[in-house]
Amino acid sequence: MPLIQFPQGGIFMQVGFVGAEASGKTTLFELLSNTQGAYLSPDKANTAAVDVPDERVDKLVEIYHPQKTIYAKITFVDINRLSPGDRENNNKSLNHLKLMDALAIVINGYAPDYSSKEMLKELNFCLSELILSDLDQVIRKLERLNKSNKPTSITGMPEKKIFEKLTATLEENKCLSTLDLAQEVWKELQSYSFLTRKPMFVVVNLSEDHGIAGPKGLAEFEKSAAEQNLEVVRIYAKLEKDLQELPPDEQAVFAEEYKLPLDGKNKFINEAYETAGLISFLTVGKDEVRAWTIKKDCTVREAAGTIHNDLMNFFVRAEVISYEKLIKCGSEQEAKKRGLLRAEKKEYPVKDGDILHILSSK
Ligand SMILES: Nc1nc2c(ncn2[C@@H]2O[C@H](COP(=O)(O)OP(=O)(O)OP(=O)(O)O)[C@@H](O)[C@H]2O)c(=O)[nH]1
Ligand SMILES: [Mg+2]
Repeated sequence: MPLIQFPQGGIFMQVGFVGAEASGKTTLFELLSNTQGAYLSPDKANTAAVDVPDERVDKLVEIYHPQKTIYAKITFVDINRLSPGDRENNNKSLNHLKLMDALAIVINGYAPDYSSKEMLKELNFCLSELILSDLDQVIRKLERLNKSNKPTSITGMPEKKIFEKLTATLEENKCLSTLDLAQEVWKELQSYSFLTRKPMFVVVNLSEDHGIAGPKGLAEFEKSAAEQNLEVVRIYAKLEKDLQELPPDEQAVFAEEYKLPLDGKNKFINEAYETAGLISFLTVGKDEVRAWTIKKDCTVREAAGTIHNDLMNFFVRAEVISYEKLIKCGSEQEAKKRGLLRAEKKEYPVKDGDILHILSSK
């Protein structure tokens, strides 16, 4: 996955928004980034990097009083709308999403006359556009392979065969994530950055006018999305964005009146991490309390590598305690006294919320 490496260590995830006209992409972008989105064209995208809110970091800051507090970062990319039949511009817009770690398909769930049928139509339209974008790329390559009389292979398999399989899948209107190829083959194809291989989820942009149940047919829509392995997050993007613009003391008062779950930002970020298979670990100290993003199943040595290459190359061991255990003890000294700081070797798979002290020989 193209997780971006910070020059000063650490990685951050990037999520791109896809959607039909006026589904609420820019409204969602403005809510999540707390910035103003620009008027877009296929050549232009809105991009913003923000801190990932993390109560664990806030609590650890109360314990350690560090000089610096660093949250994990997430980047949002809002592109121009996808329009039916406008393949050239749609492809241009979608090109901004090639390096994303996950895609959020934004569906209009606020229009008064929308029901499951219209929402499903929008979802299938977006999926088809992603499929067509990959198909354009695959067909161009297949044409080149057909013209060449020099047979090429990928991990021992004829390249032409592989591209015929990719084409057949996409022509059946299926995402490449449904195609079963060996991991080594996908690795060799990484430079194509296929959109339909990316982790995806759906955001339904709801209006407060429909109340907590949402528009007619929302449950049915969610069921259809689940059949395509897509999780659905319900967000009141416009209402939450409007509330965010109020003075802080008024926000809670007004939000209370709606009796709706207005936690769109947390829900979105949690789903993005979950869908992309990412977790966070934490480092603590008097100098800095920090949250770091890593892939699930990372070993502690690999996790050390996201902090600094030397910590990976000269890794000796890690002292590990879960966030919950540390909080229960109230302090690191107390956790040590109770023998709760474990020494782990390089293969230890890091868990979400682990607090790590890496020991290296350099
Ligand atoms: N009433 C209501 N209006 C909304 C809601 N979400 C978005 N809108 C309005 O719908 C219009 C389009 O919203 P945008 O966020 O610009 O949608 P978009 O998907 O970025 O649109 P394009 O980029 O033009 O395709 C704006 O006028 C929004 O204020 C909502 O939940 N309720
Ligand atoms: Mg927009």
